[in-house]
Amino acid sequence: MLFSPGGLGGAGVSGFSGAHAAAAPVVGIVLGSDSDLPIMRRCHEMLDRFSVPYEQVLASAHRSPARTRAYAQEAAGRGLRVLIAGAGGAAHLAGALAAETTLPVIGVPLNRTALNGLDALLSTVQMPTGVPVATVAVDGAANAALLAMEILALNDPDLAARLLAYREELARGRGGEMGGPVARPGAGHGAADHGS
Ligand code: AIR
Repeated sequence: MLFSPGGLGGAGVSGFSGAHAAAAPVVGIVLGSDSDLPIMRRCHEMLDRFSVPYEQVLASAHRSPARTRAYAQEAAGRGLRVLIAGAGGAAHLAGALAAETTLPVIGVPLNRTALNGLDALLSTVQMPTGVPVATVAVDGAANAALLAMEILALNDPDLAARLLAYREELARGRGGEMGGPVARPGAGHGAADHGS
Protein backbone atom coordinates (compact mmCIF):
# COMPACT_ATOMS: atom_id res chain seq x y z
CA MET A 1 0.00 0.00 0.00
CA LEU A 2 1.34 3.37 -0.94
CA PHE A 3 -0.01 6.52 0.55
CA SER A 4 0.64 10.19 0.42
CA PRO A 5 2.48 11.93 3.25
CA GLY A 6 -0.24 14.49 3.62
CA GLY A 7 -2.83 11.95 4.61
CA LEU A 8 -3.19 8.23 4.84
CA GLY A 9 -5.15 6.19 2.42
CA GLY A 10 -4.21 7.78 -0.87
CA ALA A 11 -4.73 4.49 -2.61
CA GLY A 12 -1.90 3.59 -4.91
CA VAL A 13 -0.42 7.06 -4.83
CA SER A 14 3.27 7.49 -4.18
CA GLY A 15 4.15 9.97 -1.50
CA PHE A 16 5.31 12.86 -3.58
CA SER A 17 4.44 16.31 -2.56
CA GLY A 18 4.39 19.71 -4.16
CA ALA A 19 7.04 20.27 -6.81
CA HIS A 20 8.33 16.74 -6.42
CA ALA A 21 5.31 15.13 -7.93
CA ALA A 22 6.94 14.68 -11.33
CA ALA A 23 10.21 13.29 -10.02
CA ALA A 24 10.86 9.59 -9.56
CA PRO A 25 11.38 8.70 -5.92
CA VAL A 26 14.90 7.82 -4.83
CA VAL A 27 14.13 7.36 -1.13
CA GLY A 28 11.60 4.85 0.14
CA ILE A 29 10.17 5.57 3.58
CA VAL A 30 8.53 2.56 5.20
CA LEU A 31 6.31 2.90 8.26
CA GLY A 32 5.43 -0.01 10.52
CA SER A 33 2.06 1.61 11.23
CA ASP A 34 0.16 4.69 10.22
CA SER A 35 0.37 5.61 13.91
CA ASP A 36 4.09 6.24 13.31
CA LEU A 37 3.35 9.09 10.95
CA PRO A 38 3.50 11.99 13.45
CA ILE A 39 7.20 11.33 14.10
CA MET A 40 8.10 10.06 10.64
CA ARG A 41 6.59 13.18 9.11
CA ARG A 42 9.82 14.91 10.13
CA CYS A 43 11.60 12.66 7.69
CA HIS A 44 9.64 13.70 4.66
CA GLU A 45 9.62 17.31 5.79
CA MET A 46 13.42 17.24 5.68
CA LEU A 47 13.46 15.53 2.29
CA ASP A 48 10.98 18.12 1.04
CA ARG A 49 13.28 20.85 2.29
CA PHE A 50 16.02 19.59 -0.02
CA SER A 51 13.68 18.67 -2.89
CA VAL A 52 14.62 15.02 -2.77
CA PRO A 53 11.81 12.87 -4.19
CA TYR A 54 10.56 10.03 -2.05
CA GLU A 55 7.68 7.70 -1.58
CA GLN A 56 6.15 6.47 1.63
CA VAL A 57 4.62 3.06 2.21
CA LEU A 58 3.02 1.18 5.06
CA ALA A 59 4.43 -2.29 5.72
CA SER A 60 4.90 -4.17 8.97
CA ALA A 61 7.54 -6.80 9.46
CA HIS A 62 5.05 -8.75 11.56
CA ARG A 63 1.58 -7.83 10.32
CA SER A 64 2.36 -7.74 6.60
CA PRO A 65 5.65 -9.61 6.16
CA ALA A 66 4.93 -10.51 2.54
CA ARG A 67 4.43 -6.86 1.61
CA THR A 68 7.57 -5.89 3.50
CA ARG A 69 9.59 -8.52 1.70
CA ALA A 70 8.22 -7.68 -1.73
CA TYR A 71 8.80 -3.98 -1.26
CA ALA A 72 12.45 -4.55 -0.36
CA GLN A 73 12.99 -7.01 -3.18
CA GLU A 74 11.56 -4.63 -5.77
CA ALA A 75 12.97 -1.37 -4.43
CA ALA A 76 16.25 -1.21 -6.34
CA GLY A 77 14.62 -2.21 -9.60
CA ARG A 78 12.10 0.58 -9.16
CA GLY A 79 14.90 3.14 -8.91
CA LEU A 80 15.00 3.67 -5.18
CA ARG A 81 18.50 4.31 -3.79
CA VAL A 82 17.99 4.34 -0.02
CA LEU A 83 15.32 2.95 2.31
CA ILE A 84 14.27 4.46 5.63
CA ALA A 85 12.27 2.32 8.05
CA GLY A 86 10.46 3.69 11.10
CA ALA A 87 8.88 1.38 13.63
CA GLY A 88 8.31 1.13 17.35
CA GLY A 89 8.19 -1.71 19.86
CA ALA A 90 9.59 -4.95 18.49
CA ALA A 91 10.90 -2.97 15.56
CA HIS A 92 12.22 -5.50 13.08
CA LEU A 93 11.15 -3.56 10.02
CA ALA A 94 14.53 -2.13 9.06
CA GLY A 95 16.20 -5.48 9.50
CA ALA A 96 13.51 -7.30 7.56
CA LEU A 97 13.98 -4.88 4.67
CA ALA A 98 17.77 -5.10 4.85
CA ALA A 99 17.53 -8.88 4.63
CA GLU A 100 15.98 -8.56 1.16
CA THR A 101 18.06 -5.81 -0.46
CA THR A 102 21.57 -4.44 -0.65
CA LEU A 103 20.27 -0.89 -0.83
CA PRO A 104 21.34 1.04 2.25
CA VAL A 105 18.66 0.78 4.94
CA ILE A 106 18.35 3.40 7.67
CA GLY A 107 16.39 2.43 10.76
CA VAL A 108 14.45 4.88 12.91
CA PRO A 109 13.53 3.33 16.26
CA LEU A 110 10.38 4.98 17.53
CA ASN A 111 9.31 5.68 21.10
CA ARG A 112 5.90 4.03 21.04
CA THR A 113 5.68 1.83 24.13
CA ALA A 114 6.17 1.77 27.89
CA LEU A 115 9.87 1.08 27.23
CA ASN A 116 10.34 4.56 25.75
CA GLY A 117 11.98 3.45 22.54
CA LEU A 118 14.69 1.29 24.07
CA ASP A 119 12.87 -1.76 22.75
CA ALA A 120 12.78 -0.36 19.22
CA LEU A 121 16.39 0.81 19.43
CA LEU A 122 17.70 -2.60 20.40
CA SER A 123 15.46 -4.36 17.89
CA THR A 124 16.75 -2.13 15.10
CA VAL A 125 20.41 -1.64 15.88
CA GLN A 126 21.75 -5.05 16.80
CA MET A 127 21.92 -6.60 13.34
CA PRO A 128 24.01 -9.66 12.52
CA THR A 129 27.19 -9.29 10.50
CA GLY A 130 26.39 -9.26 6.80
CA VAL A 131 23.05 -7.46 7.00
CA PRO A 132 23.68 -3.89 8.17
CA VAL A 133 21.12 -1.31 9.23
CA ALA A 134 22.24 2.26 9.86
CA THR A 135 20.33 3.11 13.01
CA VAL A 136 19.67 6.70 14.01
CA ALA A 137 18.51 7.99 17.39
CA VAL A 138 15.15 7.11 18.90
CA ASP A 139 12.64 9.27 17.00
CA GLY A 140 15.53 10.52 14.84
CA ALA A 141 13.46 10.80 11.69
CA ALA A 142 14.99 14.07 10.51
CA ASN A 143 18.49 12.67 10.83
CA ALA A 144 17.42 9.59 8.89
CA ALA A 145 16.47 11.86 6.03
CA LEU A 146 19.75 13.75 6.28
CA LEU A 147 21.76 10.53 6.32
CA ALA A 148 19.86 9.28 3.30
CA MET A 149 20.66 12.50 1.49
CA GLU A 150 24.34 12.26 2.46
CA ILE A 151 24.40 8.86 0.77
CA LEU A 152 22.69 10.27 -2.32
CA ALA A 153 25.04 13.25 -2.31
CA LEU A 154 28.01 10.99 -3.01
CA ASN A 155 26.81 11.10 -6.62
CA ASP A 156 25.09 14.48 -6.55
CA PRO A 157 27.39 17.50 -6.12
CA ASP A 158 24.45 19.92 -6.00
CA LEU A 159 22.85 18.07 -3.14
CA ALA A 160 26.24 17.81 -1.41
CA ALA A 161 26.62 21.59 -1.63
CA ARG A 162 23.17 22.16 -0.17
CA LEU A 163 23.88 19.77 2.68
CA LEU A 164 27.07 21.70 3.38
CA ALA A 165 25.11 24.96 3.35
CA TYR A 166 22.69 23.43 5.85
CA ARG A 167 25.58 22.55 8.17
CA GLU A 168 26.81 26.11 7.88
CA GLU A 169 23.36 27.33 8.86
CA LEU A 170 23.53 25.08 11.90
CA ALA A 171 26.94 26.48 12.83
CA ARG A 172 25.47 29.96 12.71
CA GLY A 173 22.77 28.88 15.12
CA ARG A 174 20.02 28.53 12.53
CA GLY A 175 18.34 25.70 10.73
CA GLY A 176 17.89 23.32 13.66
CA GLU A 177 16.02 20.09 13.20
CA MET A 178 13.20 21.62 11.26
CA GLY A 179 14.51 25.15 11.35
CA GLY A 180 15.62 27.66 8.80
CA PRO A 181 15.69 27.56 5.05
CA VAL A 182 18.20 25.64 2.99
CA ALA A 183 19.87 27.87 0.45
CA ARG A 184 20.69 26.57 -2.99
CA PRO A 185 24.20 27.36 -4.25
CA GLY A 186 24.10 30.56 -6.23
CA ALA A 187 20.76 31.57 -4.81
CA GLY A 188 20.18 34.11 -2.12
CA HIS A 189 19.51 33.21 1.46
CA GLY A 190 16.00 31.95 1.84
CA ALA A 191 15.85 30.20 -1.49
CA ALA A 192 14.30 27.16 0.10
CA ASP A 193 12.21 24.99 -2.12
CA HIS A 194 9.53 24.80 0.45
CA GLY A 195 8.63 27.66 2.66
CA SER A 196 8.17 25.97 5.98
N1 AIR B 1 4.98 -2.39 14.65
C1 AIR B 1 4.06 -2.76 13.74
N2 AIR B 1 4.40 -3.99 13.28
C2 AIR B 1 5.50 -4.39 13.90
C3 AIR B 1 5.87 -3.38 14.78
N3 AIR B 1 6.94 -3.37 15.57
C4 AIR B 1 5.03 -1.15 15.40
C5 AIR B 1 4.63 0.08 14.62
C6 AIR B 1 4.23 1.02 15.73
C7 AIR B 1 3.82 0.12 16.87
O1 AIR B 1 4.13 -1.22 16.47
O2 AIR B 1 5.71 0.54 13.86
O3 AIR B 1 5.33 1.80 16.15
C8 AIR B 1 2.36 0.22 17.20
O4 AIR B 1 1.57 0.08 16.04
P1 AIR B 1 -0.01 0.27 16.09
O5 AIR B 1 -0.47 0.04 14.66
O6 AIR B 1 -0.56 -0.75 17.05
O7 AIR B 1 -0.27 1.68 16.54
